[in-house]
Amino acid sequence: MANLQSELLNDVLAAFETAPDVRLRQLLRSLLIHLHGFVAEAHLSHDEWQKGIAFLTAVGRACTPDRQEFMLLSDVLGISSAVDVAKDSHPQATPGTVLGPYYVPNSPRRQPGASLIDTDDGGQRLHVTGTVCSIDGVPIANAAVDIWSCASNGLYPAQDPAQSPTNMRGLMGTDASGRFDFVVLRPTNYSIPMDGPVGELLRATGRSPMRAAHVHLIVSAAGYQGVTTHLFDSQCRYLSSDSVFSTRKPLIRQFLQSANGELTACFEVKLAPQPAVASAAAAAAAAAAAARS
Ligand code: MBD
Ligand code: FE
Repeated sequence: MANLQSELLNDVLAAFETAPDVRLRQLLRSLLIHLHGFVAEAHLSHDEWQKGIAFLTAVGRACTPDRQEFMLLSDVLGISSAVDVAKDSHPQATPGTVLGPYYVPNSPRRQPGASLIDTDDGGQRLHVTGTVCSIDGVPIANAAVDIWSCASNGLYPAQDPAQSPTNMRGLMGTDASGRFDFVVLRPTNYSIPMDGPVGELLRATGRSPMRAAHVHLIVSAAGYQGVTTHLFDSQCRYLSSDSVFSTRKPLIRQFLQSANGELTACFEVKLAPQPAVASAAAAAAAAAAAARS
């Protein structure tokens, strides 16, 4: 960095030293060092900076209560996955993957074995049976499993007025043996939404918009670290070129035709214990998870 640039950066960093929150101070310091470094290293022009501002403005304008274009941007840049990877979870625990732009809280409560198909589009059904256990294999009863997935046309209810808003969404608890099971439509490969500024970015860079077929799950249980993850189809051709960089080996399953003609998948979720120094906030979150299940 040239002298003037580093002087400027130092002034900016010093200006934020007044922040009373230590973590906020740390985050801003690191972010500003990288952003100023980027401007210096790239010799960013005024025109490019204006275009960047215009792009981020368009991303913000594309957001609605049902569409999170900033989340999508974070996903296609690999930032969401970087946050997943940065979180030092236990090596034996089920890895976390991106939340994505289509999670809707307050999924309808479903009984064990229930179908989450509220709008049947005639697609193939997939019966997922799973267990939630600790990293050393102890089954966890009353864990909360929150599921969402797309219809056979690759669209989530928020993208498709023909679907019931609760289609392919469900919240269920595990039984005394830590088991859960549900029926969804077989997930399909599909393109992330390309009609917004993130689509423009992918087109400008010649990138594929395809996501590997997946079912989303958030699993939480009192006393354990919850996980936001995906179940992937081993037969999907986009596993190694997922547009949001979220495929992980332990999450890929073979879908098998069972004797009764049903397509099935098994999914075991392993949770790491809550860190010993459980904060009041973590305890409250665990209590909330238990209350929901
Ligand atoms: C999705 O369905 C999704 O799960 C992610 C992470 C990004 C775009 C669309
Ligand atoms: Fe998804």
